[in-house]
Amino acid sequence: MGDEARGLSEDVVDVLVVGAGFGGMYALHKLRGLGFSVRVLERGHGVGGTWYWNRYPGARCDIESLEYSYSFSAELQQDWEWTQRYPTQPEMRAYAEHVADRFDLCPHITFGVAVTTAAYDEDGGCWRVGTDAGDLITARFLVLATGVLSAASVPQFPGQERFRGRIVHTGSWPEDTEVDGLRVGVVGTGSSGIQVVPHLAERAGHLSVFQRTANYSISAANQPLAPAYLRDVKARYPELREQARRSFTGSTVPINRQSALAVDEEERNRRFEERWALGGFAFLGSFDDVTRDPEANRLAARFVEDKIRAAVDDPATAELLVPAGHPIGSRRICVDTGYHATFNLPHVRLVDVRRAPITGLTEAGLRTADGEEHPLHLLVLATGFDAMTGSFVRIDVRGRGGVTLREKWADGARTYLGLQTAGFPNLFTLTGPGSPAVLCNMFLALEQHVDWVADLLVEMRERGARTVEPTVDAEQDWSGQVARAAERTLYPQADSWYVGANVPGKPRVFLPYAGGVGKYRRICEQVVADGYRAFVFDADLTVV
Ligand code: N01
Repeated sequence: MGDEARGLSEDVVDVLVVGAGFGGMYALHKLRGLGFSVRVLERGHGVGGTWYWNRYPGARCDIESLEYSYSFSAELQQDWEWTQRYPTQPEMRAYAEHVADRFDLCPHITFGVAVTTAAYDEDGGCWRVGTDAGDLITARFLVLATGVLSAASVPQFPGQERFRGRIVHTGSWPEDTEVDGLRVGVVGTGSSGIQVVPHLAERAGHLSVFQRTANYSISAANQPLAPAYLRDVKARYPELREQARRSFTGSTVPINRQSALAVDEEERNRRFEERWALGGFAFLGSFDDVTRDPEANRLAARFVEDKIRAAVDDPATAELLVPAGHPIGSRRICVDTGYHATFNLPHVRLVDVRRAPITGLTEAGLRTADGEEHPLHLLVLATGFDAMTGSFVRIDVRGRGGVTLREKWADGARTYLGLQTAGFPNLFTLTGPGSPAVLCNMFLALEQHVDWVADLLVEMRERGARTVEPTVDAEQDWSGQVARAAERTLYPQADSWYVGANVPGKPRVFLPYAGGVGKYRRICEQVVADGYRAFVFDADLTVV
């Protein structure tokens, strides 16, 4: 991939796509294939989005490579050779670059340019988009493929400016980050922290892990992919992909339809062990009601808690690592390789910053409320993201009447199907709030959204329609459906990024649609079958 920022050869396009991650790349390929002029603007210097930026040691996908990949091209699917069950970040990035080359995407992507503003021109019926490089682009349609876990959440600690060490965030990891032999601290024990800690422990002289909330983590059971298994999957790919699209989670691993309460303890533990050995997210599907019934959930949680106690030598450290106060799965479950056992190493220390919170940074390290100073050369912030809305509202997006998306979503993001929001015609949010996105296999979610948007744009071309947006009523109704789907689970009980609890001041609204990807897909299909029910085209507009 060339690093040069390719100059904008045109400043008027049919579709402007923001972001060259896997959503933006597919949108570019698909829409160009349908005859639309498309330009992609990408702030990074290469394709891959999340997999371009998250270069921290140990970064690895927690969904299986054979499922977490494009399904739109049978040839690509057959040709690309995944090497491991869970792909590493370099492998994901190599895949992105292969796709970009194969489908000749780069000539249509401008790299190294961040979109800063996007204003809807009501008279012109188009979007006027500005960048940090001073470009101005006019587009009829604006597709925000900016990612739902891409706007970093970076705490500011008192005294930070005095700290003489280096501070890095896992979500934009500089490749020249030195670790070997240094005193390293990690703040955050979510998926990123849990992945990076064992790798930092291998290289650091001393590692302090500052934990505020312990999370449930399932062993990945990662392994190289056996050639016979690869052949079998490739032979059955169309059938497997369709099965995943129609499933609850976007995966072919089935949920056991029994209740955890309907079997005796021996059978229950046998099932849990079986799923534990399988590794990863499949554990939550041990029984049908693990994510819905408090008692079933408690039994699953207790099983995982015992695994943690068994992995950690020091009983006090083990108890600190045992999650408390939230149902298993209600915060996004983590998938790890050797995380808990890392705390058996003599140079690794778990610091409880729930008991003694971080009070700030000093010249030499990090200070906690019990007065202790933890000397550090490198502070790693594995502190997560302003999830599902951050990357959209960080752009100054202004719809009808100059209303910003941030203002519109001040009391909680409202969308219709996670795809569009009223008052912002011809604007699409790929895997936006209100879609299942983060609760499933992101590739399937992105492909479904891009295909859906592409069909809509073709429909508009055929109708001669100029603009499209949903009605306010449809949006309210969909927000209600999203809330009700969440209420049928235990998810809303936790303070998690699913509800925006990790970002100070963010309204508490459960953001993803928890009704299952199969059901969501059927709803989207039915909306189309009903003539794009509750979407308003052109002059019919009576909303906002
Ligand atoms: O972020 P997180 P993440 N002081 O929000 C802590 C995806 N992902 O980057 O919980 C002290 O989960 C915070 O503590 P608390 C995946 O969907 C996927 O790890 O607020 N601590 C928490 O422990 C994932 O869920 C992959 O008490 C502070 C941590 O930082 C999502 O991205 C890999 C703090 C943040 O955890 C986000 O994961 C990585 C403070 N001031 C990520 N501020 C894979 O595919 C924050 N924390 C494998």
